[in-house]
Amino acid sequence: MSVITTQRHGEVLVIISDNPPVNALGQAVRAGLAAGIAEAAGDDAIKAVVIRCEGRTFFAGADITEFGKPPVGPSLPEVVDAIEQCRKPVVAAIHGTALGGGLEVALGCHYRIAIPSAKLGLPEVKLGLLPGAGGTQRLPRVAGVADALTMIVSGNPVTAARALEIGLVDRVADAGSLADAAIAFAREVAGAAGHPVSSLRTDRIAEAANHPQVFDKFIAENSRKLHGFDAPKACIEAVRAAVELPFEQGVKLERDLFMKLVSGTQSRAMRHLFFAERQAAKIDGIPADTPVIDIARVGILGAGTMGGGIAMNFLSAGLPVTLVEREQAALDRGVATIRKNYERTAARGRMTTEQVEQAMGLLTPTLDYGDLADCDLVIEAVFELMEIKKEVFRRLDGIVKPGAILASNTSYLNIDEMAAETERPEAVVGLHFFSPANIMRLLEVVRGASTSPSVLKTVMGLAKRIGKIAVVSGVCPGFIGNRMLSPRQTEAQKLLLEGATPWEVDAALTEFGFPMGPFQMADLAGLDLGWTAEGSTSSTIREVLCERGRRGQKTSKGFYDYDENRRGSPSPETETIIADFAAKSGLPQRKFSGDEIRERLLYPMINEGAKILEEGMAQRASDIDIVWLNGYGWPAFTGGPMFWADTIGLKVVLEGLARHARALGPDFTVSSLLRSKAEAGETFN
Ligand code: TC6
Repeated sequence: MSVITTQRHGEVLVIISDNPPVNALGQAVRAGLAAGIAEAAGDDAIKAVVIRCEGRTFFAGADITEFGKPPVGPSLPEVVDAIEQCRKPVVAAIHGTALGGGLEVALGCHYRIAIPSAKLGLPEVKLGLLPGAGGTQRLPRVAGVADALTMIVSGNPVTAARALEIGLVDRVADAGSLADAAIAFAREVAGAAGHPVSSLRTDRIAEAANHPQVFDKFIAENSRKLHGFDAPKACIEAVRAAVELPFEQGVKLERDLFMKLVSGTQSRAMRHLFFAERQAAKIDGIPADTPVIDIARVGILGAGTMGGGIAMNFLSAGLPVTLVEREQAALDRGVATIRKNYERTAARGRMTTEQVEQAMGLLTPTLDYGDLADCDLVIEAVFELMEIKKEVFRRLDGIVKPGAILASNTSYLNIDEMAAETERPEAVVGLHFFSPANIMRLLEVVRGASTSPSVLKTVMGLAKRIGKIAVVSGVCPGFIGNRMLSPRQTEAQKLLLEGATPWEVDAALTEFGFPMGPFQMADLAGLDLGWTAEGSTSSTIREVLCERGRRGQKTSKGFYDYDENRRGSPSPETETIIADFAAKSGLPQRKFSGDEIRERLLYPMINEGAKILEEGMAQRASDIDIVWLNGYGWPAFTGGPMFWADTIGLKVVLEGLARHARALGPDFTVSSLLRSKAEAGETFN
């Protein structure tokens, strides 16, 4: 059956797309749309047209799998132009998501009607692109420059209600009656004298034409977020053209910018991440008919920063939570922090007070372990010590009902040892949340030797429900993320002893695109994590900094000195401390370039990633990319560590490791997978 069909409802021709799963605008859809418009144009009995989609959504965009392949016409810009140039009014009937090329099709239509749950957006920037089918020129003309800039540069969609406010849709229809409402709308406008043509409008861009500073203001306000990315800059340039140039010239500029972006490495990397994120949800070796355990109540042990943050994920998703602590004061503190966090969100307008009370109403704080009995999943977030974890698992096993899942939030320890303490090792799994757990999107799901497929499938589904990106890891120290962080930390410390400064090391990584470097990160987290003044041997730079009261941002000094706005500057005291250590180490002191620092920090990470792959601890290289992107701020425009290694060439990484062999030390070993792939000219992804 054809992906595009047409139906006649009296004088209205309805063009229907049915191209699951998301009605992507592949070649057949584009050709079908063009044919539908030609059919309407050529038939005097037809006075108006509706374009709508079957299935779960309106067109969710161009077919991303076609990018990078030879184009087959008609192109999307041609189709959108044909719709707009149709002499008969065309109405877009929108449900689900009208995204990217999908919204551009809707902008080519003369009228737009949407149901309340619909979302409309131009997310191309998240794929390292800009809307390339006239979106940067038509959206400002329809919705105004300020909203168009925000939508195009952030890539975030707006709701139907907001779309109505800004003029992006003309009407909002009842959820169940979109098809009929769209036909009725088409009939109403069929006889009108003229129809709004997006590309011809000037009313909404007039104001910005008189105030060109809106662009400079926007750039100034967003410069930090946009650092390193090519696409947002191109988006801004294109929207500016909508204001300053005639439509045809603006579209031409948009096209040139699009072609440059689509063939560049940043967009290739970001498209890789789009598919990598979806791939990560798939678990090898789990039959499709594996049953899922119903999770109706979650128990959490430990109401500290981690436990509280984890609880918020479930409360926000409408799942009841039983929160257990050992002492009343700690429990009260934990509950108060959760409330405070919600209230802060409400104060920023991102939640209503009603929603705050709803979430809090789902929380049952208790001091009684016994209250966990009826939970379907219990996550422990207690102190990170194996003996304590084992004790907790023994106890939980005796209390929590049979069939329920027991999970650990450990970031480092062996899940199998915990599972061995229970009578239900198949129900034990690691759920490693990242701090702050209510905000960070990454979840490492640790698959123990005995974890059952059903438990794994259940927690992967649950992760999606609470808005996390879950990646499966095998059992190894530090799992995927922290295991790869470890060699980076080791090299960062060693570089200090060889003559590099913390600021040089951090700058090398922020220039690469990380939001911060290892020493800025340490200052933020607090240098005294796990440090005690008593019995301290002061054997590391970090310990001496702590002894001197330099414990990080919270004491206004750590590796850096901080001003009242938490802006850090290089500290002479830190430099002296480091110089003492460097002198004692006897290592020769020298200068390091940014490139050399990056090689020393990043190549050993790639090597560790390759070991993780060869040991089967990650299912695929792209899973590692997803972990580093969402848990550690690896810059998206490079596609993640493994994709980046593929881009620069595995041979280059291997040669770099050989060049630094002496500095990396005798304990450093090169991954055999990295070596064999490099020698064979292969890639990880
Ligand atoms: C653009 O339009 C540029 C235009 C300029 C032209 C000149 N193409 O995410 P899900 C697949 S750029 C191909 O799990 P959800 C996806 O891989 C595009 N495939 O579902 C997955 O396949 P799998 C701008 C696509 O309900 C399946 O569909 N548009 C595309 O959680 C289900 O996806 C976007 O960036 C696509 N465009 O979320 C929107 N989209 O089952 C991208 C999805 O084999 N899409 N697939 O793994 C989305 O944001 C989401 O998919 C969603 C649905 C919100 C539409």
